[in-house]
Amino acid sequence: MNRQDRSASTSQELPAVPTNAEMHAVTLERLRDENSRLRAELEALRGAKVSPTGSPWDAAMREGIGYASGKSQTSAGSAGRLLAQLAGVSKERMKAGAIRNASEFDYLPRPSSDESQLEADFVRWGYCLVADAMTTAQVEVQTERLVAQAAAERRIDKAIMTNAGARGQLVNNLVLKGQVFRDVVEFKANVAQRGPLIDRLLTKVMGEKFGLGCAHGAIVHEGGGLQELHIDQGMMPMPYPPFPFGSLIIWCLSTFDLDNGATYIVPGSHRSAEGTTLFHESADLMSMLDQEPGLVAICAPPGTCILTDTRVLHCGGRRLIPGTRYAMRCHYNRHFVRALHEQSTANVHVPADVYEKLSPRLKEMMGITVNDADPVGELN
Ligand SMILES: O=C(O)CCC(=O)C(=O)O
Ligand SMILES: [Fe+2]
Repeated sequence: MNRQDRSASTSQELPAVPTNAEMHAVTLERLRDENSRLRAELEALRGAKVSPTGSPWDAAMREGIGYASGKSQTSAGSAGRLLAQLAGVSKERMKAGAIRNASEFDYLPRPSSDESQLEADFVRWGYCLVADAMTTAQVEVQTERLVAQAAAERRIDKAIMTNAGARGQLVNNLVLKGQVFRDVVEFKANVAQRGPLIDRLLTKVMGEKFGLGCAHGAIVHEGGGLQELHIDQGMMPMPYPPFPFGSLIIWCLSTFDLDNGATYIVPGSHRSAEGTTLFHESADLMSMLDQEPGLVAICAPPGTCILTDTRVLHCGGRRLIPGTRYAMRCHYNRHFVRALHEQSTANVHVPADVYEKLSPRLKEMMGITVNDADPVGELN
């Protein structure tokens, strides 16, 4: 009995309706099938419940709170254990002459002022180079002030000399040491013409209201500057999410390259094309170094600003020729991350006369929007 149902949106033939006896047989068959499927399922569940090993939840609950990094029962794994595989490697490769200038690879980032190119470089290689971020005159202002500050600290015996034989000097806490430095930290165009562009890029990397991790001057003489390979979010418990926690930026006040002393970097070591962080428990960091381009020295003229993803493998490189290389390094973090090492002390020792000079944004970046000797709020 085939009829056409005109009200249906498809005007196909309706299916044939079976007789009563046929219908019973089909229904019975279907119910038997369902019954035996449900019995099997029930059996499986009963089995799981009485299994001597218990469910994964039982095991996790018995273990209690603790993430067992191998060093500590009470903290999750940090990057340190993984980075240990790279101890001494930057020195070995440098001594063996195995580090090449990044400029030898035409696909690696070059200084650029094209914002979309910079963004693409940052995504692909974990760093980008902002060309002429400071004009020559702006570089001079910073260098002069940094040299004077460094000399003053040596004079009063407060200098932080780095590398054996005083082949480097670190000038910490620049935010407390001069308006020209504070303006750089805040990306102001009067001290760094492409500061606002850098601010925009960093906001994309870390989100709004990102904070200041630290800001210091790095002075490197012949034979100084070398560090162990590391990532700049090593203090963060692993596993890492598919985004960086921060960004270290380096204002080049001198030429950066293999001879002059430059940041050594493993381009592309920060993430996969799909977005996952490559730095994880089973990562073979050594093989990243052995693939092209491997470990290279960033090349940039004075005035360039290097922006890095905190997940990319890198380190300070040794200056191989006479003379001195100047740079300012500023580390920024997502807003919920605390300041790093020297910055955290800078934050709790801001003299009242300096505090007055800090802009609202800088106070927010440093996490010190309140710095009052008098009690505040409820405590008043
Ligand atoms: O100075 C450099 O080239 C790199 C410095 C660095 O990696 C750091 O301070 O975390
Ligand atoms: Fe670093």
